[in-house]
Amino acid sequence: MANHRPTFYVTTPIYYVNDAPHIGHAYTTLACDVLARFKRLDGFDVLFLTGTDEHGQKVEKSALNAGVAPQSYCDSVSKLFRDLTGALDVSNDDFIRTTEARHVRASQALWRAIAARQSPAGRPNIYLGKYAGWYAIRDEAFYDEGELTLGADGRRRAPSGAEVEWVEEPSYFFRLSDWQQVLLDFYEKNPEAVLPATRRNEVTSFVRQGLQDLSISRTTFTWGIPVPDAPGHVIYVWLDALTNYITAAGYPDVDGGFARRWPADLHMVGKDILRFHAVYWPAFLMAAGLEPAKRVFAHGWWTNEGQKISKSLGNVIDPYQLIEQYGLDPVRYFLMREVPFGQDGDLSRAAMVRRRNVDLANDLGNLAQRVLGFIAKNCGAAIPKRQPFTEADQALTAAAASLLGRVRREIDQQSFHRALEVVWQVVAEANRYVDAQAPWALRKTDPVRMEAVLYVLCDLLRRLGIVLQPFMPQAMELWLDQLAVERDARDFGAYDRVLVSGINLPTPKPIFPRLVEDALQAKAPS
Ligand code: ME8
Repeated sequence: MANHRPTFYVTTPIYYVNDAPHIGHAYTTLACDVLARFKRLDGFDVLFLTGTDEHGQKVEKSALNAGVAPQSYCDSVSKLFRDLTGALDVSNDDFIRTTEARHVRASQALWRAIAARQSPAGRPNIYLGKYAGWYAIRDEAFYDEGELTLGADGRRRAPSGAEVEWVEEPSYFFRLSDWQQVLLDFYEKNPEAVLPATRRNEVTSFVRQGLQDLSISRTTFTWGIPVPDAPGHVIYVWLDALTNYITAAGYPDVDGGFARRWPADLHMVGKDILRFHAVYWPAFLMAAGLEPAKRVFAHGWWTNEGQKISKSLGNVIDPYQLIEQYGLDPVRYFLMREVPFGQDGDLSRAAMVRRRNVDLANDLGNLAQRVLGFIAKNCGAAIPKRQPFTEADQALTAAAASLLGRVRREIDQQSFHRALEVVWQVVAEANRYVDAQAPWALRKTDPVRMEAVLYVLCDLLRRLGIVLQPFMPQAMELWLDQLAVERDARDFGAYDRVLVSGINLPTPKPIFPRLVEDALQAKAPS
C-alpha cells in the first residue's frame, strides 16, 4: 500500500574511519536523532541516515600505519561508529558505508550522469587535465597558495591547521567555475537552504568571489572508487562521500523510492565541512540534473574546559566516558541545551553538573516527584478526578497545550536550545503553580480542590513527557510509564487527548537523581 505520510530525510556527515569516534561525532549524530525522533512522533515517515566515509588517502594511510589491509581496517573502525549509535540510543534507520556495493554503484552512476551533461556555459561538466597544487590529507581538500599560512617550522598549513603537500598528477576536473551563477540563484531562491544565516553569508560571499574548477579524481593511490572507463583514476573522496546521501535514498534507481526521499530535508554538518555541502554538493547534483538538498545546517564546535580539542593536546572527549559519568540522557540534554545550536560551545564539568542537578534533578525531576509522590500517598495512587478549571488551572493547561507548537517551530529551525528553553519556561510555571496552589495544605481544607490541582499537574507531566521524548528517550519512557500513559498514546497525535481519571499509577521512582560531587570524583578518570 502506498504510504501517504509526509517524508523527512535527515543525514549526519559520514565519519572518517581514520580514528575512533569522539564527542564531535556524537554531537552531530545526537542533534539528528532529536530531529528524527521528533518528526516520527509528529507523523512523518522518517529516513535518518548516518555511516562511515572509508575511502581516500587519509584512511589508506591510517590502515597502512596500523599494518592492516584497508578493507579490514575500515571494517573494524566502522564498527566502532556503529556501536556508538547504540550507546547513544540513536534511532538511525540506515548506516551506510562507502565501501558497500550499493554505494560504489551509485557513485559511478552519479559520475556518469554529471559527465553526460553540459555545464550552464554549454561545456562538458567533466574534463581531463592535470592537477598541480597543494593538498591536505587530513582535510582531504585542495588549497590555493593564497589560503595557506607559513608556520614557524617552515611548513605551509591550511586554514584548518592541517599540513599540506604539493601534488602533481593527471586528474579529471569538474567545471565548477561555470556553476557560480546557478548556485547564487539557488541560495537567493532558497533563503533557508544554508543555515545559520551567518554561515549562509559566508557561503554566498565565497561563491561570489568566483569558483575554480575542482579536481575530482586522484591517480597517486588506489583506495577509492574507480572512475568509470578511466583506468588509474579513483573518484576524489569528497565526491564519493557526498554521494552517500543519494545512495541511501535509492540512487541510481530513480523510479523506485528515490523520488519520495530526495531531495533530503536536512544535511547536518559541522562548520568545518560546510563548503563541501553547501557549494560543491549542490553543484554536483545540479550538474547531474538532480535537486540539491533542502537545507544544510552547520553547527559549531565544542571545546574541552575552554581548550581546543585535539589529539596532540590529549584532551579528546570520549563519549562513552561522558555517558558513564553523567548518564546518557543528561548528556543528550546538556549537548542540546547548553549552547545555542549553530554556535561554538564549551564542555565543562561544572556546566554539566549544573545542568543535571539544577535543570533535571531540581526543576524537572522534583516537579514529578512532588506530584506523583503526593498522589501515591493521598489520592489512592490513581489519576485524580478532573474538576472544572479555575483561572490558574486554565492558564497552566493552556501553556502546556501550546507548548508542542512552540517547540515544533524551534525544532524546524534546528533551534534545539530554544526548544528546551521553551519547555523549561513551562516547567518553571508548573513549579510556581504547585507552590501557589499548595495541594498539601488543601488536603485538609479542600480535598476536592486538591484533586483538581493534581489532575492539572498530571496532565501537564504527561505533556512534558511526550514533548521531551526526542531529547531524553529513555528517561521519558520511564516518566510516561509512571503516569501510566499507554504506548499508543505517546506520539504527538495524542498530545491533546483528555487525560482519564481513575487510572492506577505505579509507585513513583526518582528519574533524575542529583549527582553528588563525591560520587562524581570517584567516577572521574584518573
Ligand atoms: O569530515 N565539536 O568526517 P569527520 C563539534 N568524512 N563537532 C566536531 C568536533 C568538535 N570538537 N570535531 C569534529 C568528515 N566534529 C567527512 C564528512 S560527509 C559527506 C563527509 C564534527 O570524521 C565535524 O564538524 O572528520 C564534522 O561534522 C564531523 O564531526 C566530522 O567528522
